Amino acid sequence: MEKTWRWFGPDDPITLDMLRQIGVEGIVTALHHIPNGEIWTEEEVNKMKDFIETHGLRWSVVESLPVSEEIKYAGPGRDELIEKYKISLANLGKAGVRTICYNFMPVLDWARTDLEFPNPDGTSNLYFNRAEFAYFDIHILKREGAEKDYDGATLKRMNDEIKPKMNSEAEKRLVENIIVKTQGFVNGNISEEDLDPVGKFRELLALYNGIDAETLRENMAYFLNAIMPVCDEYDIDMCVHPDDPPLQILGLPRIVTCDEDIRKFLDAVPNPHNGLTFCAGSLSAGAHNDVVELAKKYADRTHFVHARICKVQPDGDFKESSHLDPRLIEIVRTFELRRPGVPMRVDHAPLMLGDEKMGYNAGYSFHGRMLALGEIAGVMAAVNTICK
Ligand code: DNO
Repeated sequence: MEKTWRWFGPDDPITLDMLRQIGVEGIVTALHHIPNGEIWTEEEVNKMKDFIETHGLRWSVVESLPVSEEIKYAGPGRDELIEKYKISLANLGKAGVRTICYNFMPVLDWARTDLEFPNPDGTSNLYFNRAEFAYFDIHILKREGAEKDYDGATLKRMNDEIKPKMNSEAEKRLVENIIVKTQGFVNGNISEEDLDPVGKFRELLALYNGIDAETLRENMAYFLNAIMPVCDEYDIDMCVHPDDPPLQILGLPRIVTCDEDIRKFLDAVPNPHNGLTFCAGSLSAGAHNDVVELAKKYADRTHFVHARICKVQPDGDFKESSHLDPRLIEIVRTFELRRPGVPMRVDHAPLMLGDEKMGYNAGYSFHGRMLALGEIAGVMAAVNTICK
């Protein structure tokens, strides 16, 4: 696999020169300064590409060319937005940037309740506490009918363990973790400047009233069918990111959560350019998924790999596991043997050795990711020496 790294552009405190020193071969980035839904012009695309290349690297993957909410819920502006998306894709294709990661998750890109959950060794990790999430949903968001979406044990834990600890400070932190800090840098729906993030979030959720999984699936197929001719012309691989976590949350439809979902969207648009970002971390956050089996099953339709993995606890909480988790070793082996050049990046590595003071985007530490990349690179080298 090609060793890539998610880099957030020239303002990222982690520079391209630093990345070359740690064995990174390709860059995963986006034109973060262009608002969601606007065209990525040839000029802007080439500027980024040249910047990366003058540092001896290549722009391997776009993560993400965001799909506007209006395309997802099929609002009146969707065709116009799809036309703009096609122009951006063509401009990327002309520049030779041909792997595009996106997601089709309504409103919320990914969700964690704790961004600095302490580990016994002094590092910290991202964490999803199901009972805290229920508290956010029921008591902060006050979503109608939310209670019925949680099992009795989770509700009991919420009442017994979470409620007594809550105060306005703790509630504020939960809001920041779930809908501000994890979202601001990835989908632009909500940013740190928003004064009423919960109010804005409620408005966004309301856009999906009456939209079930089948409708969302139709909207995804509509979008993919519309852009496939551009992908064919420029040999562009689209790779959808699985839903993170791969569960129904906040009453929203979620359609890339399991084997059956993946099969459905691949079959709906059977063009090989319609593929998957195999995010082992997102898929493994659902106890229903056998992530090693999924890797074997969908390796041929995978155009991009996210190497990280989660451990689900019996109560449904989950936490990022080590990059040397045996399941991840098996997944790396699968892709290294079957998809040798496919771009791969690590993420959601621990905060360690001063990372916590640097203000990095949640999940994107420097030392933690460097260690994780070193571990994955070691596994790749072993596979190449022993298994080939
Ligand atoms: C989280 C990321 C996601 C991913 C998008 C792709 O850390 O893996 O935010 O970039 O879902 O569109």
